[in-house]
This record gives sequence, structure tokens and C-alpha cells, in this order.
Amino acid sequence: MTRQHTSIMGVVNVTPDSFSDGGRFTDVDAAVARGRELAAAGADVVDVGGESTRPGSSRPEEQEERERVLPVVSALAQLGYAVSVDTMRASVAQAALEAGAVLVNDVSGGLGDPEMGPMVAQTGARYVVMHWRGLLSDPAATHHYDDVVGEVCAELTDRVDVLLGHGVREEQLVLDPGLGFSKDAGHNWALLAGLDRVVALGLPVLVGASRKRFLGRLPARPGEALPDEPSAPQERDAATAATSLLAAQAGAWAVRVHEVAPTRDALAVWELVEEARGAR
Ligand code: PMM
Repeated sequence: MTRQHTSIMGVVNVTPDSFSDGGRFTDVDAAVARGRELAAAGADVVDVGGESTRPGSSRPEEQEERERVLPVVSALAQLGYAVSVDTMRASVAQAALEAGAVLVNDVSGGLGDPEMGPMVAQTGARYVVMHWRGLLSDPAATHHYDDVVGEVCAELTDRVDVLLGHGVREEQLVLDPGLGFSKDAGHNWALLAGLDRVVALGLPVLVGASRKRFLGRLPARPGEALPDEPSAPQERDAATAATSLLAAQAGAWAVRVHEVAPTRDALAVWELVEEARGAR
């Protein structure tokens, strides 16, 4: 497959409790410094989030979320970086767009706030529709799939239809299979294996595998059993870079990562090999 440029989205979680970097960037200066670091390392977009979706974490009040993300979005946008805001609230997303964000990253795919679709239509902002069943009313259905790739594709298509119905234009949309969201390790591996089917839906695809738990349980040697205990999130960046490469090879538009350098290098290796192949 020919190399197409896959963008890198670097993550800054301005939260006390995110699983990988919670508590590290809670003050504005530290969060902005982290955003600058990610951009300097090669991130094309810096994704700023103020709400952890980690199971068991409680939602911040809207005002709290605004206070966490808006100063960081505004400072990074003023420095000239492309900023996205990771939020399920239309009002926070709109305020972030006014503060200079160029993309809204909604892990609920619009299910979290009925105002999101109309707001995205009205502002014309780029919008990531992530797959997650977490906000549906039937908890028993959230983790059951007969065909995870097919069901994720069908449910993303339903969300897209609803958004188009609100007047959102197709060019605004990015799809995300939502690895780890209402999905176990087997579902995540299946989605990585079937990513080409998500890409075949015809919209740009973002993949967020970074440091997720399933990447913390890898065999020490091929064929050996998986360890019971996962490695620490910070030890999952090599595995994350491997998923970034696979996602890029499947045609992903962007990958969302906590540590940019390993992914940047993995993508560069592929690019240089492809160039050499073309020059042979
Ligand atoms: N994962 C997390 C948060 N936001 N956004 C998108 N589009 N895709 C993801 O997979 C995703 C996301 C959870 O990870 P974090 O809490 O470390 O940011």
C-alpha cells in the first residue's frame, strides 16, 4: 500500500484522574508546556481534554471542565498550534472553538449531548465521531458483540446519518472505532485487524490505542501466555507505536497518542521504506 501521510494527535489531559497521565498536567502552565513538547516532537494536532472517561471516574461540572480546558486551548492556539478539544459537551466545545480550537473530539459520538450535532453543523467545525455504547441505556448490551467490526461500522454509520440530519457536512466528519470503550481486549484486537473495513466507510479515521490496557498485556515471547498483570501505562509506548504503524498501513487519517516520538519514528520508518521501494 502506498504511504499516505497519517497525522499524529498528541494528548494533553488536564484531569486529575486520566489512566495514563492524570494529575500530571492539571495546572495551565504544565499543560501548555506539555502541548508545546508534543508539537515540537511532531504532533500535528494537540488534543486537550478535561474529563476522564476512565471507568468509575465522576464527571466534572461543566464550569470545572471549562476552567480546565479553555485556558490551555486558548494558549496553545495563540502559539499557532492546531488544537482539538476532547469533550462530550456542546457548550464546552463551542467555547473551545471560539478560543481557537479547530476540531471537536467527542468520545460519545454525539450521544452525550443533544446540542452537539446542531452546534457542529452551525460552526462548521471538524468533528470526531467516536464509537462508544457507554451512554446507551442498556448496560448489558454495552460489551456484547457478535461481529465487533461490523457492529461498530453500522453504529458509526447510524451516528453519521443523525449528524447529517442535523445539517453537519460530510467533510466535517472523522470516524473513530473507540478502542477500549465498551470493548475488551479481544474486541480491540479485532478492530485493529479489521480497521480497513472502518476506513472503507469512506470518511477519515482516527485511532486511539495509546497506552490502553490491552497493550499492557503482551506475551514475553511469541506463543507464551499473556501476563495477568498489565505493565504500567508509561511502559506501553513501543506497543502503541506498533499500533500506530498498523493503523497507518490500514489507511488511518490520524492516530491519537500520549508520547509522540515513538509513533513519529515508526511512521517515518515506513515512509522511508516505501520511498526506497519506489526508487528501486
Ligand atoms: N481515548 C481516550 C480519550 N479520548 N478520543 C478519541 N477520539 N479516541 C480515543 O480512543 C480516545 C479519545 C482515552 O484515553 P485518555 O484518557 O488517556 O485520553
